[in-house]
Amino acid sequence: MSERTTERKWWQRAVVYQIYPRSFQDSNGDGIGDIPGIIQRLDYVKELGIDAIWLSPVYRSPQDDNGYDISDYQDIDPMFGTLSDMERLICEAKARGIRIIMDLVLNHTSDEHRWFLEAKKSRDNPYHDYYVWRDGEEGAPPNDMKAAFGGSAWEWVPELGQYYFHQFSVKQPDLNWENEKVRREIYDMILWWMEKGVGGFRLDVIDQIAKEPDLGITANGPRLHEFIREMSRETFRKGDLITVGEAWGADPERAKLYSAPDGSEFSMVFQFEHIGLDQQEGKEKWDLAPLSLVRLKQVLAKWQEELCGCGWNSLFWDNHDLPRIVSRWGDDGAYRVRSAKMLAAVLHGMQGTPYIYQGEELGMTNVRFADISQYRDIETLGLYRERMAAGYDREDVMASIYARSRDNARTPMQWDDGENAGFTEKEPWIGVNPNYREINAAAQMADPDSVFRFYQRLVALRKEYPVFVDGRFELLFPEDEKIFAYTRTSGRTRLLVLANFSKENASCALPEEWRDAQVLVHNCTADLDPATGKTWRDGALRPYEAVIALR
Ligand code: TEU
Ligand code: CA
Repeated sequence: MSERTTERKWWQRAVVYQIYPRSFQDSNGDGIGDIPGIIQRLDYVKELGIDAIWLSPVYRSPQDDNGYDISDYQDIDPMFGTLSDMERLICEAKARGIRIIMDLVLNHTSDEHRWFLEAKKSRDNPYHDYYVWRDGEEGAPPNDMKAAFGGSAWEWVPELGQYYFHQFSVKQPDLNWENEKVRREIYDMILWWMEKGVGGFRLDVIDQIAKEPDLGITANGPRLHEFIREMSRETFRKGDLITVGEAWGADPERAKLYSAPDGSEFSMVFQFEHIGLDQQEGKEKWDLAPLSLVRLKQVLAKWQEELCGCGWNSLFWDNHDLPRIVSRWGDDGAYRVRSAKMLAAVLHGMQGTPYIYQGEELGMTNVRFADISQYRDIETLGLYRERMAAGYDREDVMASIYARSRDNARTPMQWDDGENAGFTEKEPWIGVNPNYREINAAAQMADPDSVFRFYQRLVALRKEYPVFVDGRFELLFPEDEKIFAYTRTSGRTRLLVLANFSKENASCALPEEWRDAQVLVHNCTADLDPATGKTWRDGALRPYEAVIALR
């Protein structure tokens, strides 16, 4: 075990914290979070014990999709600060032992990027072929492919008599990766950031770069892995970086390519199979289906087993595109604190690199704005427009939004119980969740039993006990509809993660071997449940009870 441990890459022992800069901390009273704001809060992030910060995009951008539409990859948007603020952030983070992971959006640029402004000047402009064009007639797009944020994936440019392809908004034209010049420009840009001391990259929708629109192919195009290997060889492999590819369309076979131990592609892949489980088969993410714990366990166990020894998992519940996990698999009412801790224990006990999304460590919840005008997300607004036009019930549409809108993750970070939760002194760009008086960082820092302190303990355990990094995963009680339990084994060291995913008592036939195990974390103050006279050691769990034990 010790031999294998020393072989481990730093990022296999790391925990990553994701910051959505717009919603983290405003420093200049314009209501929008910014880089100097992040610097002010670095000590808080450090306190959690994490190793790296994944920063959602801060590049120059018209902000059609909150920065995922980049108009200059080598500059910072004035809204977030300056290039020297960014350099200061890298430096200040480094001083605290924290690396900065930049978000690379390489599938598309903004339509205001210099390349696109040139590209649409004429068919023989040198930049024309940087994007994906097809000839056609106005009103008759090349095919019926749809864009993720509503409408056709083809946009007509009358001056050229051509359509351009966009998988996301019309303001996010897709780059043409077939063009070697595009790839070279991208590699030079990545190297430029590496020289600035960036510690890694998260690659936005990377599985969609090798599209073949004539064949209707978006994800997993034929040249995908060829492009990734080339990029990796020309850039990432020249440094000791953490790289994580976002891939909605990955299965374990593909993930083994993406995260091959020879480092030919990325360190790991961010895949979403466990996230899509409450979606009706063949429908959109807005069409909810009941949650099944048995399915969740199957999916997570499959990824644990398949990648063990031949790939590497990212572990996450939340990000800036997803609703808050405590509102989804936990209980954001009476059991909020306990269920938030339970979810954390189940995730952080697994093999892979855990990601914590800002506010998750406080057990922040979904938001329910009364009116659509309070929402800001381009995807949410597009959905509302489309479904209202299609005759859906307003209440049903709002119910989907409450459950799934990306804005659930984007309300301001809740720092304290002061005005606007300490996020800004003026009007925030999106409303603060009204529960900030109860749920905020200041209160949780002062409380040894808080969700924050529980996350902090989990992060520390991963550093303290190599079994969290190396242990082989084994699922217990796969058919149990309330209990999620598994072991991790490395040599003679064994971990047990035992959790009740329900708001009722639950019990299981826990093997004898765990009777005298040492408790590492537990989300209930006393072992004994006075109501039943039993403890988890008897296999008896209270609502949302969770424990990690070692032997
Ligand atoms: O998201 C990729 C993606 O396909 C989904 O997250 C999508 O945005 C939607 O939530 C699915 O319902 C990445 C970024 O994380 C996201 O914020 C960007 O909007 C998107 O790419 C485009 O760059
Ligand atoms: Ca600001």
